Amino acid sequence: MHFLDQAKIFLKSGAGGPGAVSFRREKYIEYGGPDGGNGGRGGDIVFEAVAGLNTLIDFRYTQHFKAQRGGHGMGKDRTGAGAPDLVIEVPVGTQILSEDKEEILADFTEVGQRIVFLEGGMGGRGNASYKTSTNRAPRQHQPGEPGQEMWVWLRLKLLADVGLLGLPNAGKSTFINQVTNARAKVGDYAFTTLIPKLGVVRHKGREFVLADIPGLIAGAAEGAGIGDRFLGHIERCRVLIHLVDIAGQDPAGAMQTVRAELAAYGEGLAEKPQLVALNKVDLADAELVAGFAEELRAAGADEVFGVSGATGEGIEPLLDAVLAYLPDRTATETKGSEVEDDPGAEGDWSPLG
Ligand SMILES: Nc1nc2c(ncn2[C@@H]2O[C@H](COP(=O)(O)OP(=O)(O)OP(=O)(O)O)[C@@H](O)[C@H]2O)c(=O)[nH]1
Ligand SMILES: [Mg+2]
Repeated sequence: MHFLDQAKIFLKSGAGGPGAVSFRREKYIEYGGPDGGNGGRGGDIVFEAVAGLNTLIDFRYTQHFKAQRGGHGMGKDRTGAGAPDLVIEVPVGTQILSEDKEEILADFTEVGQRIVFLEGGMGGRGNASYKTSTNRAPRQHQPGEPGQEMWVWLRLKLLADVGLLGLPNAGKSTFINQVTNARAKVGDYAFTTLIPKLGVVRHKGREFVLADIPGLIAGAAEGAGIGDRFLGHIERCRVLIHLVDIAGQDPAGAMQTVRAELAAYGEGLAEKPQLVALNKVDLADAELVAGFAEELRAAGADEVFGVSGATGEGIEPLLDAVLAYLPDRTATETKGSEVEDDPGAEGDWSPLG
């Protein structure tokens, strides 16, 4: 299963400016000669991979990128101004594919990687450059070279920075719906969520990808419930949010059940930083919350956050704590650059499960 984010965009580099036809005309100077300058260069289309971007969502709103054309050449041998490059910022992990998606044209794997994708056209020659001993008053000049244009696909393979854990019904999907643009299905029965879902959290000027996964039950590692294969989706997370239902039977026991399944799964999941959140605090009074939090700490939780995915209560301090585990500006790490079959409809940008 892959989470893909994709966008189709149009690119056009700037045309070169035309060369000028001009003759020097000054008082007392006869036969001044040609002085038409060359046109300026058109702007390049440049891509740069930057930190701090996690999605291609911005390309849903801006789909056309055209660099400016070069300036006209002018008299007095003045060359036209070169147009600035148009720099398009993309998240690390983005690939540029041909319009038919058959070919990978560029692959951005690290922050700062920069490529000139379409060069701007050269400026045309002005008439001054045609002057020869036999042709002292040339009128030849060139138009600027045209820019290059093409449609391409941008494709980004998303990886979650943060994973949500918990028993079925702990409120994971409600939580991701509260803090991201995801619309995960919520239900008061176990295993409402069958496939992982991603959402992007924007908190205090930062951005990260959160994954909602199916609930874990005792024996998941041996296949109970729907098993634990989906844990692969959170293997590369930097931190996990473990939601414990305050209205559940035995919150501390629930936490230990989930932790035991992580340990059974292996792959370092049990050793990942884990923020324990006592969820659905809207259903309990402060005293009850404090009592359960104490139990969770006694059972091994470092710090316990009281939250409600339904009302949003207590979520801010939890997200603050998450940020502390993320690199200064989170960039989606992407490894591997194979092209997968397109699982979604054309133009569908949303993370697909
Ligand atoms: N009162 C209250 N109810 C909540 C809260 N969060 C979730 N619920 C309810 O708890 C039930 C389960 O919520 P889900 O978000 O589907 O839980 P889940 O952890 O995603 O469950 P699975 O996908 O089955 O693993 C639903 O009936 C929710 O309405 C909360 O903060 N407060
Ligand atoms: Mg769910």
